[in-house]
Amino acid sequence: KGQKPAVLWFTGLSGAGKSTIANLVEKKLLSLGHHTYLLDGDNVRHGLNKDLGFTDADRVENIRRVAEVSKLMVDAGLVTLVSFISPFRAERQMARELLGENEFIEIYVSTPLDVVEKRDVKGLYVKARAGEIRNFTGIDSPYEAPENPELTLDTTSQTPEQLAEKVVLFMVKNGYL
Ligand code: GGZ
Repeated sequence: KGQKPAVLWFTGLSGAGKSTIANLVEKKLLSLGHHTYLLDGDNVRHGLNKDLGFTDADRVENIRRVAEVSKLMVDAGLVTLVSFISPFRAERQMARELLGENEFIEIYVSTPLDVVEKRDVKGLYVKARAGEIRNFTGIDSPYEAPENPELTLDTTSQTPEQLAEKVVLFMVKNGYL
């Protein structure tokens, strides 16, 4: 199937909806006959990056390795989906430069802190507010929102399904699919 492999780089707060949307996008790509791989905390932080925690330095190293692995996957011809908070502008810029402008699609899942905190699907924000988890993004660790993402997905006005469709449409319009 003709495709121009690239990285779909999802960034946003914990609980913003990155992985939910990325999983839906991957399903759509697979049903269109494309070859994909999804990198996320579940398959990276428990293996390759199990030596890393959530200090600034460890997050920088987490994202550096994820960027390098995503480059290998793009070289292997896969549409690669990356779903990490990736809170720092500098490391996302590093990934953009490593992959190349045309192979890096930055997708900002822009769900604001007050909304993810109210949802608190995993109960992590309550723990962070109580001081039981330190260095939690948005609470006592920074999140630097993208300034020029290729796409911004607003989960407060559209469903994950609609937003996933928006990503696929972007790829079609821009000649990736
Ligand atoms: C942020 C944390 C933290 C701290 C554990 N801060 O909702 P989740 O659970 O599944 O997503 C969060 C995930 C973030 O890992 P990333 O690898 O994406 O972060 S980064 O890109 O900044 O390296 C959350 C859980 O791990 N988690 N402690 N202190 N999120």
